[in-house]
Amino acid sequence: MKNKNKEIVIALSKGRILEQSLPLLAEAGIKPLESIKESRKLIFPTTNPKIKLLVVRASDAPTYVEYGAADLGIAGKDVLLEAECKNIFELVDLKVGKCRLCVAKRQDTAELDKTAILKVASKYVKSAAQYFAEQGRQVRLIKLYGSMELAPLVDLADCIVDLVDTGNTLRANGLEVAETIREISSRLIVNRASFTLKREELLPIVRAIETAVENRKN
Ligand code: PRT
Ligand code: MG
Repeated sequence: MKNKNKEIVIALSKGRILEQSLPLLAEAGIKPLESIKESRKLIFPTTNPKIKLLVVRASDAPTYVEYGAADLGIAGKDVLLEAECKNIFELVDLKVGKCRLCVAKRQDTAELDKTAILKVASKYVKSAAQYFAEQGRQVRLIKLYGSMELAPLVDLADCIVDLVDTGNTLRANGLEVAETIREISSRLIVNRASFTLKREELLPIVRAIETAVENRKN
């Protein structure tokens, strides 16, 4: 007999993506029963008794979905590109958490020499490697986990690959965008097996979220 009461777990990226995705989920009829921002809990029941929310680190969101600990997830495209997941489908571009993945350099140095072997510092080593390889440019990649803006200032690197929104962070550190690699936004992702086994339960949720995104365009 078919189980009509399958629970659906959604992994949400905390931080700026959470702030922008909660209103979207609310428009889709999914509201946590208590304020996520004011709580230290990590699991939240919602107004829909079948739906539970997990609040995880932005870079961990794909992992919960990849292993099926969450059926659905919301993650930045930047994180998805680095994660190399095999069991995830990307379903909807949520058009939140928007920014650009860029190459940035010091304002007080010449244009980047496209024939030189550049030292590139980044948290996004996969995306960076792919970008420079596609252009036939040789680089030395230096993996950092944060505050990448510092690297060109202390000659750790010639440039960095990082996310840019307003450009204020770069400016505050005497840096500027040299090249734009791609646009980034948050995506609704699903676990491959869940999408088959819980299709009936998931489709209305996915459609409601999709509709919430579309309604925003107007
Ligand atoms: O917890 P963990 O360290 O894994 O993640 P985090 O603390 O970096 O999380 P958080 O809250 O920053 O969210 C990260 C996710 O938000 C990313 O994976 C992106 O998908 C999305 N996002 C959207 C951004 C930005 N915009 C953004 N501007 N993530 C980071 N930034 C940073 C950027 O790295 C730089 O330091 O903001 C700074 C640039 O912003 P501007 O406005 O000064 O240009
Ligand atoms: Mg952080």
